Amino acid sequence: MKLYYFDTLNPRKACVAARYLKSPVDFVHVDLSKGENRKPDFLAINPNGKVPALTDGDRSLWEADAIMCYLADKAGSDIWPRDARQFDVVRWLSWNAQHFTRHAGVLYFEHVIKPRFGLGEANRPAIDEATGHLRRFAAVLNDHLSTRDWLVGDGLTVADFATAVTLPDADKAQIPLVDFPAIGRWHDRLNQLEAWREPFPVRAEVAG
Ligand SMILES: N[C@@H](CCC(=O)N[C@@H](CS)C(=O)NCC(=O)O)C(=O)O
Repeated sequence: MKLYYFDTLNPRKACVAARYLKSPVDFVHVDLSKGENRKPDFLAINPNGKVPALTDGDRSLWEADAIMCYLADKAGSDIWPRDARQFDVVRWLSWNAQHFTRHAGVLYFEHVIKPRFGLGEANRPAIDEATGHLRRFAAVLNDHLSTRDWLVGDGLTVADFATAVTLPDADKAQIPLVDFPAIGRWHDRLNQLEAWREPFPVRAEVAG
C-alpha cells in the first residue's frame, strides 16, 4: 500500500492510524507547496487533488476518515469496531466533520496554514465566527468526555484520532480549550501514544 501525505491536518489522521496499526504502507510525500497534488499522476489517484490518499494494488481510496477505517479493518483492529459501537464511531466522525473540526479547522487555517504558506493576513471575522461555533461544540465534547476516557465505549477508536486532530496545534491555532478541561485530559491520553506524537515519517532531505 502507498499512503500519500503532507504534514498537515487531514493527512495527519491517516498517518497516525497507519503508524498506530503498524500498517504495511510506503509513505509518499506530496508537497502541496510545490503543487504536486495537482499533477496528473496524483489526480488519477485522487481527482480532488487532496491528501491523504491511499492505494492498495489497483484500489485507491481518499478521505482521511475512510482511510483510517480501511487500514484498521485490514489490520483487524478494534479501533474500527465491528459491533454496535461502529454506529457511534460514525456518529462522532460525522459530528466532527460537520461541527468540531469544521470550526477548529478554520482557526488552524487562519493561524497556522496562512502564515506557514504566506497566504496573507488572518481573516478576523472568520476567526470570530469560528471561535463562537467552536465553543458551542467544544462544550458538547467536554461534557461527553467528562465521564469517560475515549469517545466510544471504553477504548480508543478512529473517532478519537479524527476528532482530536487539531489539538496538537491548539495553541498555535488559538483554539480556546481553557474552559474545557476534559478535552485537555483526553488529549493528554492521546499524547501517550507514540503514533500520535510522531505521525509523520522523518524525511531524509528534511532530517539532513
Ligand atoms: N475531506 C478531505 C480533506 C483533505 C484536505 O483538505 N487536504 C488538504 C491538506 S490538509 C489538501 O490536500 N489541500 C490541498 C488542496 O486543497 O489543494 C479528507 O478528510 O481527507
